[in-house]
Amino acid sequence: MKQNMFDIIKLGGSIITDKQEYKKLKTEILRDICSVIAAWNKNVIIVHGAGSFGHILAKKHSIVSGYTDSTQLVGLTNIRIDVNELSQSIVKTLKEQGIPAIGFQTSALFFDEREETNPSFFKEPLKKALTLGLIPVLSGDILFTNKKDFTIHSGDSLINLLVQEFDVDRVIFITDVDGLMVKDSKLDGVERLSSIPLDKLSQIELADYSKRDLVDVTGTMKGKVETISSIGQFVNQVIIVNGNDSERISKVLRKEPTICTIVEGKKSTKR
Ligand code: IP8
Repeated sequence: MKQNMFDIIKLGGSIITDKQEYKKLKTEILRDICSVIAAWNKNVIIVHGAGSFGHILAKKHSIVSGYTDSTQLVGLTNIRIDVNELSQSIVKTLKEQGIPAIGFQTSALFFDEREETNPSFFKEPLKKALTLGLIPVLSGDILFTNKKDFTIHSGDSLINLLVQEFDVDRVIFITDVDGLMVKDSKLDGVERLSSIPLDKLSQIELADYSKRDLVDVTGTMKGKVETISSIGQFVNQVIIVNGNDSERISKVLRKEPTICTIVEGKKSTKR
């Protein structure tokens, strides 16, 4: 069984959970998304965000700053339990739709030794699962590190590492927004970018996302655009699509035109 180029799908925390309410899964939306992925029936890696299963407690226990005192440890273990619970719900929903999904614990595959370069990555289990035709499911997670002892790696930064190790065609971010919204100076409003080359991404003026960025310990929309800039170096396309409309996801997966934002990556120009 040979593993060809494949896509990575990110299930954003805000589309699969209600970010304001502790451990609130959006069951129906998750089921709709999984059924569209099942109908598409292609090899893929699925990465999901933590949403309200991770960010609320991560903020409370200042996990992102690393180890400061022992009271954080109970927070850390609770977050691991909660994010595992979310992962298992996703794996089960995928399986109910006929997808041979298999969960991997991100923090068991990565160790952040120096915190200035990429963490070391034990990739063989993932590679083997892919060659067998399994669909790996990973999440943003708390990684152990040498300097800070632990830190949070978001699903987005995990994808940034995966695209450097695997031959990835597209990264598809399933979010709760229609795409990248930018300020429209002429109309004094906002508009969606339908497509943009990677090297123009640093020039965009993002719309105001400050309200939605509040509950997220791993970053803002601005940070997401920076991560996309890096991911785009290694893939053909990075796509942002709204997961509230499963028709749009279906079209994106089938490479048909729909409402979304497509960032044309660097891999496409190297063909
Ligand atoms: O939701 C964060 O991952 P993200 C992971 O992809 C934790 O940013 C544990 C909060």
